[in-house]
Amino acid sequence: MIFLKTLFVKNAKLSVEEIIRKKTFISFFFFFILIGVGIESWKWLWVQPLDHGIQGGIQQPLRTILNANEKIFNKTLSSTHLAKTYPVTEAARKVRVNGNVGMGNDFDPAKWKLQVVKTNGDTLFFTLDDIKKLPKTEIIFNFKCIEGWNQITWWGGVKFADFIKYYHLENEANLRYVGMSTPDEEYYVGIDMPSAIHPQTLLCYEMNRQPLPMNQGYPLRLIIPVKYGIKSIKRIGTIFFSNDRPADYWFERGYDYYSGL
Ligand SMILES: Nc1nc2c(c(=O)[nH]1)N[C@H]1C(S)=C(S)[C@@H](COP(=O)(O)O)O[C@H]1N2
Ligand SMILES: [Mo]
Repeated sequence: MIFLKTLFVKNAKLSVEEIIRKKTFISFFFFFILIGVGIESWKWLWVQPLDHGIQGGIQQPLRTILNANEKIFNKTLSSTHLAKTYPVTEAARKVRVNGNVGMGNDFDPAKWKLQVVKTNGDTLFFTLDDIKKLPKTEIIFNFKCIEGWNQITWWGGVKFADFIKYYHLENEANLRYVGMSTPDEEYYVGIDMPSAIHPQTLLCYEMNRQPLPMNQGYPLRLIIPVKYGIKSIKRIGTIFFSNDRPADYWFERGYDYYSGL
């Protein structure tokens, strides 16, 4: 008690030991208050409503911050610049496989057709040959996964923009987004149209000049170098167009909707 009284006495009137004790006390006092504020803030954040009804959504305040980031970066990055490309000699021979959502074994590639839903509700069906007969484009770029790894890889396919032009989907491409999902609809992405029709965005059917391996998305996957890997959906089943943001698997689990680079 005698010690606590010194808290209210001017330093000039105290001994050196008393001043040190006083300062130590004050430091610890604020230290514990700050820890308390930190813990309480976390607790508060934790009980905030999630931004999606699903397990794994993120708290609304965090989503608000992410949305603000998107507003800044979506406008400045991704849809206009070209991703850096590399010589063939730098392309990985052993390409990493990552992510198998929507890649179940119950898939029959022989029965596969790409479904494209038009804005008037009609559905078009494309075989792999329908796609392969368009001009082939290749790209060797640094594929970046949001988990922190990256790899220079070599892909071949048809520019999404060429596909749009050749099959007269211009009306569809006037909408703001394209949605793509696996045949079982387990994995799905939404892409802003400027990034979808970007000259490096491919409906991809080859890797290292070979048909796409099954676990890399055979028969058809997206390769979109201006985005993180989460957007390069493997095993595309359906494509549709919309002015509203299509559902996106990793967005629903807390990642940035645009995920631009
Ligand atoms: N259908 C499907 N596509 C997917 C995924 C997935 O889980 N399922 N994972 C994504 C992620 S996170 C990455 S990094 C890339 C990995 O592509 P790769 O397996 O060819 O390396 O695929 C993307 N496309
Ligand atoms: Mo990824």
